Amino acid sequence: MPIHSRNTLRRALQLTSALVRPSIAALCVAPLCVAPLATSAARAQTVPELPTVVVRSDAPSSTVRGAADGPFTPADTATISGEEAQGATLSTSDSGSLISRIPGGAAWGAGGVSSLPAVNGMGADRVQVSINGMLFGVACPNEMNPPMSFINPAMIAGARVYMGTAPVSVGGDYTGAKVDVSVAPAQFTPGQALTTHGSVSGFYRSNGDGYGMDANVTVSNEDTSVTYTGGWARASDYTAGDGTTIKSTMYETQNHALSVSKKLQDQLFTFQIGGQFIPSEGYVNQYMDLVDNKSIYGNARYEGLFDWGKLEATVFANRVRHTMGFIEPDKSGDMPMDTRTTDLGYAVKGTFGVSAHDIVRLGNELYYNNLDDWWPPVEGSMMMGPDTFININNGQRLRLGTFGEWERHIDDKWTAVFGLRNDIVWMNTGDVQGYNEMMYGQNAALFNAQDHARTDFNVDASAILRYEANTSSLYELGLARKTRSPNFYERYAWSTNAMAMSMIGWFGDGNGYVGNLDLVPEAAHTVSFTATWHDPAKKVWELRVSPYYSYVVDYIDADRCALSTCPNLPSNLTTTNNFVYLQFANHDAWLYGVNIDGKLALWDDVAYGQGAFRGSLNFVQGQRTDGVNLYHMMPLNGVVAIDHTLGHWSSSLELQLVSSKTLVSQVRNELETSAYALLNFRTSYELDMVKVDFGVDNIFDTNYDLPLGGANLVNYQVASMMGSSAAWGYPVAGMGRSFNTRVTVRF
Ligand SMILES: [Cu+2]
Repeated sequence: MPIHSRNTLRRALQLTSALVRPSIAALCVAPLCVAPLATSAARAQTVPELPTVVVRSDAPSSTVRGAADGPFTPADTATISGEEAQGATLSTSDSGSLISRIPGGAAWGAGGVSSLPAVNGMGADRVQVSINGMLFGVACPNEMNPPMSFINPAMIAGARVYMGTAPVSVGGDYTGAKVDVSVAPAQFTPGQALTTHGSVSGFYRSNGDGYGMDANVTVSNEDTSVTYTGGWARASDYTAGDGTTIKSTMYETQNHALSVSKKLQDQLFTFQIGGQFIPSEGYVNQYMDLVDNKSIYGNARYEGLFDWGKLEATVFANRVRHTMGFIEPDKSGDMPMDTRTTDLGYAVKGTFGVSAHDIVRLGNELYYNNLDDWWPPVEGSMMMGPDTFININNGQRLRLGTFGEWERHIDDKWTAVFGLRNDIVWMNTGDVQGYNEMMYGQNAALFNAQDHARTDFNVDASAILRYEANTSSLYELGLARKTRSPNFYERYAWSTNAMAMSMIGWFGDGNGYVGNLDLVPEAAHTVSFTATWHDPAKKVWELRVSPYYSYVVDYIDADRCALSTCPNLPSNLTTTNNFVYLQFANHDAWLYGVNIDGKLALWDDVAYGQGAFRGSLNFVQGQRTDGVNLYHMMPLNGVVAIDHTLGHWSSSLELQLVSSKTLVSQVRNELETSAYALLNFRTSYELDMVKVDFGVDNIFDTNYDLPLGGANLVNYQVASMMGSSAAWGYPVAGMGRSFNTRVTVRF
């Protein structure tokens, strides 16, 4: 019989300062358990762990803590632990790409540190990312600065990815998945004396000559914790397996966060400030590059235990300033484009233990996003002058979300969670203008003559039924409706000028886009089923199968632009082998798929150490009801790996298999890609306070194209009126072999 009285809550909160992981895991059997903090001390324990993402089916990650953490974790939830994120830094500085390591996860290629996460076929804005409870609005017409670009992988203390039927308390205004990332959580240490611990590491990757460093330091005692975490990374253009240098893939980035936490009996207060600076980041699948991105943010969080339950509150503010241009020598010319965004918000959640069987959660959140997007005139240019092009003028998006959720522990086998949620989204924007009256005046006048204010009244619901048959099997059924309102560009991008349209779009497909004031929110109706089987101790084997089906009413996709002012009419409507011009449009669509993952201990021997098999298989398909395939569906893919630990050594050999992509979006002239297999190896040796990592990615230097990499707009050019322009038909090749090393010193 579950116990979730004040005592359990109190113990759970007190355990936020615990250092020993097993007792934490044990506590999380209770329904009101609080996912505890990762501590460096816990990290430093040389517990032999698989070096890559291991998904725990029914227990919350032991390393996640964020204000938005819900105590009920559906069986299909994926976690990325701090160790796993740290480990990934050997190969990548792109936090968004970590999502491709979870079941059903993938990443849309963008800049070197700006991949857009996708889960179960839903990508970009359909996956909502919160970092310590903060949300980041769309801040660029190419989404060059997605939320996860504001942190380096090594800053991630833990992340939890909730799938499409997650409880409504997880969040609103997304249809695909919700990623909750925790950065610099409180780490208390016993006693009043202050202790200092942390780590510094540096890395080098041969392909693209990438290097950088990460640092984190915590000063703490039993009730105070001050943590700095941050890092810096840079790389040149990488080389594909056939020796081709993939242009416009260089980057440089630095991210920082400083967190102060104070515990007062049953109350926990945390204040955090942070910021980012990207001086340059190339985009091979966009016409523009990022030439300056600065952000600063602050958030405050509160958690308190009371007789009635638990209260959590967050308030946050972000400011992002972003500039695009061309990075020589791969792209040249002059065309500045600027954006400025402000995010403000709060979230309040109460968790009430109303009986021995029932938990009720009530919450309210407000999120405000403001966007200005303007393109200064280019001196001497007839097309791009004499005025400033105003793309989005004081765009405003305000969302008020409210939910109620009931979790009932029917008996020791059955658990049910029901929730209902409302999000009201108010959007508006001011009048616009083009570079000049002659080329842009007609479009601007038409847009300005219309009312831009839109209000969406969105209703979400979720129902989850869990059956824990015994200590080694669990079955869970999830049903949900999740709604997402359009973003600024989907609604308000207004120009049908060919050049202006080509500047809009985060799809990396080389096509041009224009907004649609008539768009309505998309609503995904998802059913999912998850079965997990494992040995009672979860030490020997684990298998999870998770099929799902979504019917999305008014899925926000695109149609060929047929407005009388659209470019290249009438051929734009029928072209199958060139870039095209599109307008955002609602269409009903379905997606379905299955994710399978598992592991199996192979040997455990004094002389040969421990060996384990790990594998996963992901399948997804998506199509509109009019027969058009959805864009960027990851083809069938999987991983088989052997992980080995022996004393201070841990190693892993991993084979990544991806089949060909032949179901492609006809309206976008999406490119097909071929099947490929990559073999990766990594090993690490840890002794006292020093850890050395070494790995080889893509051992056979295989040449392959990224299925979700979009179009290579830089390497391949054709002669055109403008001198030269991107040739259609070339996907973006993935990285060839890379030798990677990393040295970490703990203190
Ligand atoms: Cu941009």
